[in-house]
Amino acid sequence: MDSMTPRCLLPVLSVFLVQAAVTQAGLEYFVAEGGSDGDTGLTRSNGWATIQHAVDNITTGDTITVLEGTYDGFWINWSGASNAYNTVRAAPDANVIVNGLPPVSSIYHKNCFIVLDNQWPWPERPVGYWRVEGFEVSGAPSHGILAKGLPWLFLNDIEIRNNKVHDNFYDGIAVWFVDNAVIENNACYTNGYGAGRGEHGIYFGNSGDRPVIRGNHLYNNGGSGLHINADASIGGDGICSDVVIERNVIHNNGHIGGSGINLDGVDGGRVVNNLIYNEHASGISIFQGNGAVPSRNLLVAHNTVVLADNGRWVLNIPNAGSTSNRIHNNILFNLHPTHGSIVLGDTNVAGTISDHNVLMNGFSTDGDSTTIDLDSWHALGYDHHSIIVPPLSGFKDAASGDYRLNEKAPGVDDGIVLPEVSTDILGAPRSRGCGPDIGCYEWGVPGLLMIVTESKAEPLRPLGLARGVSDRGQARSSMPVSVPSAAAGI
Ligand SMILES: [Ca+2]
Ligand SMILES: [Ca+2]
Repeated sequence: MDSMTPRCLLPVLSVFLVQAAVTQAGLEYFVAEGGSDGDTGLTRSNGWATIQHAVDNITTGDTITVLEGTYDGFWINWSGASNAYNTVRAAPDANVIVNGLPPVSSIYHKNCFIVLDNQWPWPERPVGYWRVEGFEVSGAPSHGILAKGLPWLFLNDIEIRNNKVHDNFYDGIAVWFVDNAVIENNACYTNGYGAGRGEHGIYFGNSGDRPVIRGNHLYNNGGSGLHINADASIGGDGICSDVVIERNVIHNNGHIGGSGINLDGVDGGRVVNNLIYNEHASGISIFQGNGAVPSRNLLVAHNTVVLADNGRWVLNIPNAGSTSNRIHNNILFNLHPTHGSIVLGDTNVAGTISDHNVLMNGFSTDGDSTTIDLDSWHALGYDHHSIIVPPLSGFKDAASGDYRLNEKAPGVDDGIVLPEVSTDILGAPRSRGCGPDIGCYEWGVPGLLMIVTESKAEPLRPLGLARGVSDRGQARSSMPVSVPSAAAGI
Protein backbone atom coordinates (compact mmCIF):
# COMPACT_ATOMS: atom_id res chain seq x y z
CA MET A 1 0.00 0.00 0.00
CA ASP A 2 1.46 3.32 -0.89
CA SER A 3 1.18 6.51 1.07
CA MET A 4 -1.68 7.78 -1.07
CA THR A 5 -4.05 4.95 -0.25
CA PRO A 6 -7.11 6.25 1.63
CA ARG A 7 -7.39 5.18 5.21
CA CYS A 8 -10.55 3.91 6.74
CA LEU A 9 -11.93 5.45 9.88
CA LEU A 10 -10.21 4.52 13.06
CA PRO A 11 -12.28 3.32 15.96
CA VAL A 12 -11.91 5.17 19.22
CA LEU A 13 -9.51 3.37 21.45
CA SER A 14 -11.13 3.08 24.80
CA VAL A 15 -9.60 0.11 26.49
CA PHE A 16 -6.02 -0.77 27.24
CA LEU A 17 -4.81 -3.99 28.58
CA VAL A 18 -3.69 -3.63 32.14
CA GLN A 19 -1.78 -6.22 34.02
CA ALA A 20 -3.76 -7.79 36.76
CA ALA A 21 -2.58 -7.08 40.24
CA VAL A 22 -0.64 -9.90 41.76
CA THR A 23 -2.21 -11.33 44.83
CA GLN A 24 -0.20 -13.08 47.43
CA ALA A 25 -1.15 -15.44 50.18
CA GLY A 26 0.69 -15.54 53.45
CA LEU A 27 1.98 -12.94 55.89
CA GLU A 28 3.72 -9.68 55.11
CA TYR A 29 6.97 -8.88 56.87
CA PHE A 30 8.93 -5.64 56.77
CA VAL A 31 12.57 -4.70 56.59
CA ALA A 32 13.58 -1.17 57.52
CA GLU A 33 16.66 0.92 58.04
CA GLY A 34 17.07 1.11 61.78
CA GLY A 35 15.11 -2.10 62.26
CA SER A 36 16.24 -5.08 64.32
CA ASP A 37 16.54 -8.69 63.31
CA GLY A 38 15.44 -9.49 66.86
CA ASP A 39 12.07 -7.84 66.33
CA THR A 40 8.90 -9.42 64.94
CA GLY A 41 9.13 -7.91 61.45
CA LEU A 42 5.34 -7.84 61.31
CA THR A 43 4.80 -4.08 61.15
CA ARG A 44 6.65 -1.18 59.60
CA SER A 45 7.75 0.02 63.00
CA ASN A 46 8.84 -3.47 64.06
CA GLY A 47 10.77 -4.20 60.88
CA TRP A 48 13.80 -6.40 60.61
CA ALA A 49 17.17 -4.88 59.79
CA THR A 50 18.41 -7.09 56.96
CA ILE A 51 16.77 -8.57 53.91
CA GLN A 52 18.79 -11.73 54.47
CA HIS A 53 17.21 -12.28 57.86
CA ALA A 54 13.80 -11.90 56.30
CA VAL A 55 14.58 -14.35 53.49
CA ASP A 56 15.77 -16.89 56.05
CA ASN A 57 12.81 -16.55 58.40
CA ILE A 58 9.60 -16.25 56.41
CA THR A 59 7.56 -19.27 55.42
CA THR A 60 6.12 -20.34 52.09
CA GLY A 61 3.77 -17.81 50.55
CA ASP A 62 4.94 -14.84 52.61
CA THR A 63 5.91 -11.39 51.34
CA ILE A 64 8.91 -9.33 52.42
CA THR A 65 8.41 -5.60 51.93
CA VAL A 66 11.58 -3.55 52.18
CA LEU A 67 11.15 0.08 53.15
CA GLU A 68 13.02 3.08 51.77
CA GLY A 69 16.76 2.85 52.26
CA THR A 70 20.04 1.25 51.29
CA TYR A 71 20.76 -2.40 52.06
CA ASP A 72 23.17 -5.24 51.56
CA GLY A 73 22.17 -7.94 49.10
CA PHE A 74 20.63 -11.30 49.88
CA TRP A 75 20.81 -14.93 48.96
CA ILE A 76 17.79 -17.15 48.32
CA ASN A 77 18.30 -20.90 48.52
CA TRP A 78 14.91 -22.38 49.37
CA SER A 79 11.68 -22.80 47.47
CA GLY A 80 8.22 -21.34 47.54
CA ALA A 81 5.37 -23.30 46.04
CA SER A 82 3.42 -23.13 42.81
CA ASN A 83 0.31 -21.98 44.65
CA ALA A 84 2.19 -19.81 47.16
CA TYR A 85 5.05 -17.77 45.74
CA ASN A 86 7.48 -16.07 48.08
CA THR A 87 7.98 -12.39 47.33
CA VAL A 88 10.78 -10.03 48.26
CA ARG A 89 10.06 -6.54 47.10
CA ALA A 90 10.69 -2.87 47.57
CA ALA A 91 7.78 -1.08 49.15
CA PRO A 92 5.61 0.58 46.51
CA ASP A 93 7.04 3.98 45.53
CA ALA A 94 10.06 3.54 47.82
CA ASN A 95 13.61 3.85 46.55
CA VAL A 96 15.31 0.74 47.85
CA ILE A 97 18.95 0.42 46.89
CA VAL A 98 20.87 -2.82 47.12
CA ASN A 99 24.56 -2.15 46.79
CA GLY A 100 26.39 -4.65 48.98
CA LEU A 101 27.17 -8.35 49.04
CA PRO A 102 24.85 -10.69 50.94
CA PRO A 103 25.88 -11.08 54.58
CA VAL A 104 26.39 -14.80 54.13
CA SER A 105 29.76 -16.25 53.35
CA SER A 106 29.62 -18.57 50.36
CA ILE A 107 31.62 -18.89 47.20
CA TYR A 108 28.33 -19.41 45.40
CA HIS A 109 27.37 -15.79 45.63
CA LYS A 110 29.97 -15.13 42.98
CA ASN A 111 30.19 -11.50 44.00
CA CYS A 112 26.62 -10.77 42.97
CA PHE A 113 24.26 -8.69 45.10
CA ILE A 114 20.99 -10.60 44.72
CA VAL A 115 21.40 -14.34 44.28
CA LEU A 116 19.03 -17.26 43.88
CA ASP A 117 20.75 -20.64 43.72
CA ASN A 118 20.23 -24.25 44.67
CA GLN A 119 23.69 -25.65 45.25
CA TRP A 120 24.53 -24.68 48.80
CA PRO A 121 24.35 -25.74 51.56
CA TRP A 122 24.60 -29.39 50.61
CA PRO A 123 22.55 -31.27 49.53
CA GLU A 124 21.28 -29.47 46.45
CA ARG A 125 17.55 -28.83 46.50
CA PRO A 126 14.82 -27.45 44.27
CA VAL A 127 14.48 -23.68 44.35
CA GLY A 128 11.65 -21.88 42.63
CA TYR A 129 8.50 -19.79 42.96
CA TRP A 130 10.12 -16.54 44.05
CA ARG A 131 9.43 -12.99 42.99
CA VAL A 132 12.12 -10.31 43.26
CA GLU A 133 10.61 -6.90 42.61
CA GLY A 134 11.38 -3.23 42.68
CA PHE A 135 15.02 -2.95 43.77
CA GLU A 136 17.76 -0.69 42.47
CA VAL A 137 20.87 -2.82 42.20
CA SER A 138 24.15 -1.23 41.25
CA GLY A 139 27.88 -1.58 41.56
CA ALA A 140 28.19 -5.35 41.92
CA PRO A 141 31.67 -6.78 41.31
CA SER A 142 29.95 -9.41 39.15
CA HIS A 143 26.27 -9.56 38.12
CA GLY A 144 23.67 -7.37 39.77
CA ILE A 145 21.05 -10.13 40.03
CA LEU A 146 21.93 -13.80 39.46
CA ALA A 147 19.49 -16.72 39.36
CA LYS A 148 21.48 -19.88 38.76
CA GLY A 149 20.54 -23.54 38.77
CA LEU A 150 22.63 -26.54 37.86
CA PRO A 151 22.72 -28.62 34.67
CA TRP A 152 21.09 -31.49 36.54
CA LEU A 153 18.76 -29.41 38.72
CA PHE A 154 17.32 -26.24 37.25
CA LEU A 155 15.75 -23.42 39.16
CA ASN A 156 12.15 -22.87 38.13
CA ASP A 157 9.44 -20.22 38.07
CA ILE A 158 11.52 -17.24 39.13
CA GLU A 159 10.04 -13.78 38.47
CA ILE A 160 12.34 -10.75 38.33
CA ARG A 161 10.28 -7.63 37.84
CA ASN A 162 10.45 -3.83 38.05
CA ASN A 163 14.07 -3.64 39.10
CA LYS A 164 16.56 -0.99 38.08
CA VAL A 165 19.90 -2.70 37.57
CA HIS A 166 22.88 -0.65 36.49
CA ASP A 167 26.63 -0.18 36.54
CA ASN A 168 27.42 -3.75 37.41
CA PHE A 169 30.72 -5.30 36.36
CA TYR A 170 29.25 -8.13 34.25
CA ASP A 171 25.57 -8.59 33.47
CA GLY A 172 22.72 -6.61 34.91
CA ILE A 173 20.47 -9.65 35.29
CA ALA A 174 21.87 -13.15 34.70
CA VAL A 175 19.45 -16.11 34.65
CA TRP A 176 21.07 -19.46 34.01
CA PHE A 177 19.66 -22.99 34.16
CA VAL A 178 16.20 -21.68 34.98
CA ASP A 179 12.92 -22.90 33.48
CA ASN A 180 9.82 -20.70 33.34
CA ALA A 181 11.58 -17.46 34.22
CA VAL A 182 9.72 -14.17 33.91
CA ILE A 183 11.99 -11.14 33.46
CA GLU A 184 9.68 -8.19 33.12
CA ASN A 185 9.71 -4.39 33.23
CA ASN A 186 13.26 -4.05 34.43
CA ALA A 187 15.64 -1.26 33.44
CA CYS A 188 19.17 -2.56 32.88
CA TYR A 189 21.77 -0.01 31.85
CA THR A 190 25.47 0.66 31.81
CA ASN A 191 26.34 -2.90 32.76
CA GLY A 192 28.99 -5.09 31.26
CA TYR A 193 32.03 -2.92 30.77
CA GLY A 194 34.13 -4.34 33.58
CA ALA A 195 35.53 -7.36 31.82
CA GLY A 196 36.43 -5.52 28.63
CA ARG A 197 34.59 -8.12 26.55
CA GLY A 198 31.09 -6.75 26.61
CA GLU A 199 28.51 -8.22 28.95
CA HIS A 200 24.82 -7.67 28.77
CA GLY A 201 21.76 -5.97 30.15
CA ILE A 202 20.04 -9.36 30.50
CA TYR A 203 21.83 -12.65 29.98
CA PHE A 204 19.50 -15.65 29.84
CA GLY A 205 21.51 -18.80 29.38
CA ASN A 206 22.23 -22.45 29.85
CA SER A 207 19.38 -24.51 28.43
CA GLY A 208 16.50 -22.98 30.37
CA ASP A 209 13.12 -23.14 28.62
CA ARG A 210 10.03 -20.96 28.32
CA PRO A 211 11.48 -17.61 29.40
CA VAL A 212 9.21 -14.59 29.19
CA ILE A 213 11.32 -11.46 28.69
CA ARG A 214 8.90 -8.58 28.41
CA GLY A 215 8.77 -4.83 28.78
CA ASN A 216 12.38 -4.34 29.77
CA HIS A 217 14.41 -1.22 29.00
CA LEU A 218 17.95 -2.25 28.11
CA TYR A 219 20.47 0.39 27.13
CA ASN A 220 24.05 1.59 27.29
CA ASN A 221 25.35 -1.89 28.07
CA GLY A 222 28.73 -2.99 26.76
CA GLY A 223 27.50 -6.16 25.07
CA SER A 224 23.97 -7.09 24.06
CA GLY A 225 20.81 -5.62 25.40
CA LEU A 226 19.43 -9.16 25.67
CA HIS A 227 21.70 -12.15 25.20
CA ILE A 228 20.37 -15.71 25.10
CA ASN A 229 22.99 -18.42 24.89
CA ALA A 230 21.81 -21.98 25.45
CA ASP A 231 25.46 -23.06 25.71
CA ALA A 232 25.69 -26.80 25.14
CA SER A 233 29.27 -26.93 26.40
CA ILE A 234 28.46 -26.81 30.10
CA GLY A 235 25.57 -29.23 30.45
CA GLY A 236 21.85 -29.29 29.82
CA ASP A 237 20.32 -29.83 26.39
CA GLY A 238 21.95 -26.71 24.95
CA ILE A 239 18.57 -25.49 23.66
CA CYS A 240 16.41 -22.68 24.92
CA SER A 241 12.89 -23.60 23.85
CA ASP A 242 9.73 -21.53 23.45
CA VAL A 243 10.80 -17.98 24.17
CA VAL A 244 8.56 -14.96 24.52
CA ILE A 245 10.53 -11.76 23.90
CA GLU A 246 8.21 -8.83 23.54
CA ARG A 247 7.67 -5.13 24.21
CA ASN A 248 11.28 -4.48 25.15
CA VAL A 249 13.00 -1.17 24.33
CA ILE A 250 16.66 -1.71 23.57
CA HIS A 251 19.15 0.96 22.52
CA ASN A 252 22.76 2.06 22.50
CA ASN A 253 24.20 -1.36 23.31
CA GLY A 254 26.87 -3.36 21.52
CA HIS A 255 29.77 -0.99 22.00
CA ILE A 256 32.05 -3.97 22.55
CA GLY A 257 30.01 -6.23 20.24
CA GLY A 258 26.68 -7.95 20.80
CA SER A 259 23.30 -7.54 19.14
CA GLY A 260 20.35 -5.70 20.54
CA ILE A 261 18.90 -9.21 20.85
CA ASN A 262 21.23 -12.21 20.53
CA LEU A 263 19.63 -15.63 20.15
CA ASP A 264 22.03 -18.58 20.23
CA GLY A 265 20.52 -22.07 20.43
CA VAL A 266 16.90 -20.89 20.64
CA ASP A 267 14.17 -23.16 19.30
CA GLY A 268 10.64 -21.84 18.92
CA GLY A 269 8.71 -18.89 20.26
CA ARG A 270 8.24 -15.28 19.34
CA VAL A 271 10.23 -12.06 19.17
CA VAL A 272 7.60 -9.38 18.70
CA ASN A 273 6.81 -5.72 19.35
CA ASN A 274 10.34 -4.77 20.34
CA LEU A 275 11.83 -1.33 19.68
CA ILE A 276 15.57 -1.45 19.02
CA TYR A 277 17.54 1.61 17.95
CA ASN A 278 20.96 3.20 17.91
CA GLU A 279 22.57 -0.21 18.24
CA HIS A 280 26.27 -0.55 17.44
CA ALA A 281 26.53 -4.20 16.40
CA SER A 282 23.67 -6.25 14.87
CA GLY A 283 20.00 -5.66 15.62
CA ILE A 284 18.57 -9.16 16.08
CA SER A 285 20.88 -12.16 15.60
CA ILE A 286 19.45 -15.65 15.19
CA PHE A 287 22.37 -18.04 15.11
CA GLN A 288 24.40 -20.88 16.56
CA GLY A 289 27.48 -20.13 18.60
CA ASN A 290 27.55 -22.25 21.72
CA GLY A 291 23.99 -23.54 21.45
CA ALA A 292 23.26 -27.14 20.45
CA VAL A 293 21.22 -26.01 17.43
CA PRO A 294 21.06 -22.98 15.18
CA SER A 295 18.23 -20.80 16.41
CA ARG A 296 15.07 -21.70 14.49
CA ASN A 297 11.28 -21.88 14.37
CA LEU A 298 10.90 -18.30 15.57
CA LEU A 299 8.29 -15.71 14.73
CA VAL A 300 10.09 -12.38 14.33
CA ALA A 301 7.35 -9.83 13.88
CA HIS A 302 6.36 -6.22 14.49
CA ASN A 303 9.81 -5.16 15.60
CA THR A 304 11.18 -1.71 14.78
CA VAL A 305 14.96 -1.89 14.48
CA VAL A 306 17.36 0.89 13.51
CA LEU A 307 21.13 0.45 13.66
CA ALA A 308 23.64 3.23 14.16
CA ASP A 309 26.12 4.10 11.42
CA ASN A 310 28.64 1.71 12.95
CA GLY A 311 26.15 -1.15 13.05
CA ARG A 312 26.42 -4.52 11.36
CA TRP A 313 23.26 -6.03 9.85
CA VAL A 314 19.80 -5.43 11.15
CA LEU A 315 18.50 -8.99 11.06
CA ASN A 316 21.39 -11.43 11.15
CA ILE A 317 20.70 -15.13 10.46
CA PRO A 318 24.14 -16.41 9.44
CA ASN A 319 23.66 -20.19 9.73
CA ALA A 320 21.99 -22.22 6.97
CA GLY A 321 20.58 -24.47 9.69
CA SER A 322 18.47 -21.67 11.15
CA THR A 323 15.33 -23.06 9.56
CA SER A 324 11.67 -22.13 9.60
CA ASN A 325 11.90 -18.60 10.92
CA ARG A 326 9.04 -16.31 9.95
CA ILE A 327 9.89 -12.63 9.46
CA HIS A 328 6.86 -10.38 9.12
CA ASN A 329 5.73 -6.81 9.76
CA ASN A 330 9.16 -5.57 10.85
CA ILE A 331 10.83 -2.24 10.13
CA LEU A 332 14.53 -2.95 9.57
CA PHE A 333 16.70 0.12 8.92
CA ASN A 334 20.44 0.52 8.99
CA LEU A 335 22.40 3.76 9.02
CA HIS A 336 25.66 2.02 8.16
CA PRO A 337 26.83 3.15 4.71
CA THR A 338 27.03 -0.35 3.18
CA HIS A 339 25.30 -2.84 5.47
CA GLY A 340 21.64 -3.62 4.84
CA SER A 341 18.49 -5.09 6.30
CA ILE A 342 18.79 -8.87 6.30
CA VAL A 343 21.71 -11.25 6.05
CA LEU A 344 21.22 -14.99 5.63
CA GLY A 345 23.77 -17.79 5.69
CA ASP A 346 22.67 -19.34 2.41
CA THR A 347 20.50 -18.67 -0.62
CA ASN A 348 18.11 -21.35 0.56
CA VAL A 349 17.48 -21.50 4.29
CA ALA A 350 14.70 -24.07 4.56
CA GLY A 351 11.39 -22.76 5.74
CA THR A 352 12.45 -19.12 6.00
CA ILE A 353 9.61 -16.77 5.15
CA SER A 354 10.20 -13.05 4.96
CA ASP A 355 7.46 -10.71 3.75
CA HIS A 356 5.36 -7.65 4.57
CA ASN A 357 8.28 -5.78 6.10
CA VAL A 358 9.53 -2.22 5.64
CA LEU A 359 13.13 -2.50 4.52
CA MET A 360 15.99 -0.71 2.88
CA ASN A 361 17.59 -2.06 -0.25
CA GLY A 362 20.46 -4.24 0.90
CA PHE A 363 20.57 -8.00 1.52
CA SER A 364 23.12 -10.77 1.75
CA THR A 365 22.99 -14.53 1.50
CA ASP A 366 26.60 -15.29 2.28
CA GLY A 367 27.04 -13.79 5.69
CA ASP A 368 27.95 -10.30 4.58
CA SER A 369 30.61 -11.17 2.00
CA THR A 370 28.38 -10.02 -0.84
CA THR A 371 25.46 -7.62 -0.84
CA ILE A 372 22.63 -8.29 -3.27
CA ASP A 373 19.90 -5.96 -4.43
CA LEU A 374 16.16 -6.24 -4.17
CA ASP A 375 15.65 -8.02 -7.51
CA SER A 376 18.08 -10.74 -6.52
CA TRP A 377 16.42 -10.98 -3.12
CA HIS A 378 12.99 -11.30 -4.75
CA ALA A 379 14.35 -14.03 -7.02
CA LEU A 380 15.00 -16.10 -3.90
CA GLY A 381 11.35 -15.75 -2.95
CA TYR A 382 11.66 -13.15 -0.21
CA ASP A 383 9.76 -9.96 0.53
CA HIS A 384 7.59 -9.64 -2.57
CA HIS A 385 5.04 -7.65 -0.55
CA SER A 386 7.54 -5.67 1.49
CA ILE A 387 8.16 -1.95 1.13
CA ILE A 388 11.58 -0.60 0.25
CA VAL A 389 12.26 2.94 1.42
CA PRO A 390 15.27 4.97 2.56
CA PRO A 391 16.25 4.50 6.22
CA LEU A 392 14.22 6.41 8.80
CA SER A 393 11.34 6.98 6.39
CA GLY A 394 8.01 7.54 8.04
CA PHE A 395 8.99 8.00 11.68
CA LYS A 396 7.51 10.90 13.61
CA ASP A 397 10.80 12.03 15.13
CA ALA A 398 13.57 9.47 15.11
CA ALA A 399 16.14 11.98 16.30
CA SER A 400 14.17 12.32 19.51
CA GLY A 401 13.51 8.62 19.88
CA ASP A 402 9.93 8.71 18.61
CA TYR A 403 9.72 5.76 16.24
CA ARG A 404 5.97 5.81 15.78
CA LEU A 405 4.89 6.12 12.19
CA ASN A 406 3.28 9.19 10.71
CA GLU A 407 -0.32 8.80 9.71
CA LYS A 408 0.28 8.05 6.05
CA ALA A 409 3.73 6.60 6.30
CA PRO A 410 4.65 3.43 4.44
CA GLY A 411 3.83 0.59 6.78
CA VAL A 412 0.60 1.94 8.24
CA ASP A 413 -2.08 -0.72 7.66
CA ASP A 414 0.35 -2.65 5.43
CA GLY A 415 1.06 -5.64 7.66
CA ILE A 416 -0.47 -9.07 7.57
CA VAL A 417 -2.65 -10.30 10.40
CA LEU A 418 -0.73 -12.52 12.78
CA PRO A 419 -2.90 -14.34 15.31
CA GLU A 420 0.06 -14.49 17.70
CA VAL A 421 0.31 -10.69 17.92
CA SER A 422 -2.89 -9.09 19.18
CA THR A 423 -1.42 -5.89 20.69
CA ASP A 424 1.36 -3.43 19.97
CA ILE A 425 4.31 -2.43 22.15
CA LEU A 426 2.07 -0.20 24.24
CA GLY A 427 -0.46 -2.93 24.79
CA ALA A 428 -2.99 -1.33 22.46
CA PRO A 429 -5.06 -3.75 20.42
CA ARG A 430 -3.99 -4.66 16.90
CA SER A 431 -5.16 -3.82 14.56
CA ARG A 432 -6.68 -0.37 14.12
CA GLY A 433 -7.78 1.03 10.81
CA CYS A 434 -7.55 -1.16 7.74
CA GLY A 435 -4.98 -3.58 9.03
CA PRO A 436 -2.03 -4.05 11.32
CA ASP A 437 0.77 -1.53 11.05
CA ILE A 438 4.29 -2.66 10.32
CA GLY A 439 6.70 -2.04 13.19
CA CYS A 440 6.14 -2.05 16.94
CA TYR A 441 3.46 0.66 17.08
CA GLU A 442 -0.09 0.61 15.86
CA TRP A 443 -0.82 4.05 14.46
CA GLY A 444 -3.12 6.39 16.31
CA VAL A 445 -2.60 5.10 19.81
CA PRO A 446 -2.85 8.27 21.90
CA GLY A 447 -0.05 7.47 24.27
CA LEU A 448 3.54 7.63 23.88
CA LEU A 449 6.50 5.76 24.62
CA MET A 450 9.05 7.08 25.93
CA ILE A 451 12.63 7.21 26.46
CA VAL A 452 14.25 9.62 24.07
CA THR A 453 17.82 9.98 25.27
CA GLU A 454 20.59 7.66 26.27
CA SER A 455 20.20 8.89 29.81
CA LYS A 456 19.72 6.97 32.98
CA ALA A 457 16.01 6.64 32.65
CA GLU A 458 13.30 4.95 34.59
CA PRO A 459 11.95 1.49 33.96
CA LEU A 460 9.50 1.45 31.11
CA ARG A 461 5.96 2.48 31.65
CA PRO A 462 4.31 0.63 28.82
CA LEU A 463 1.09 2.51 29.33
CA GLY A 464 2.87 5.78 29.85
CA LEU A 465 -0.11 7.89 28.90
CA ALA A 466 -1.73 6.92 32.17
CA ARG A 467 1.11 8.58 34.05
CA GLY A 468 0.83 11.93 32.33
CA VAL A 469 3.56 11.34 29.82
CA SER A 470 3.44 13.95 27.13
CA ASP A 471 3.09 13.18 23.47
CA ARG A 472 6.77 13.82 23.01
CA GLY A 473 7.88 11.59 25.83
CA GLN A 474 9.94 12.30 28.83
CA ALA A 475 13.30 13.74 28.00
CA ARG A 476 15.57 13.15 30.93
CA SER A 477 18.82 14.58 32.00
CA SER A 478 21.45 13.24 29.71
CA MET A 479 24.25 11.25 31.20
CA PRO A 480 26.56 10.29 28.36
CA VAL A 481 28.54 7.12 28.69
CA SER A 482 32.12 6.89 27.65
CA VAL A 483 32.56 3.64 25.80
CA PRO A 484 34.84 2.09 23.24
CA SER A 485 33.83 2.06 19.61
CA ALA A 486 32.12 -0.98 18.14
CA ALA A 487 34.31 -4.00 17.69
CA ALA A 488 33.90 -7.60 16.65
CA GLY A 489 30.82 -9.47 17.76
CA ILE A 490 27.49 -10.72 16.68
CA1 LIG B 1 16.26 -26.62 27.22
CA1 LIG C 1 -3.45 -0.07 11.35
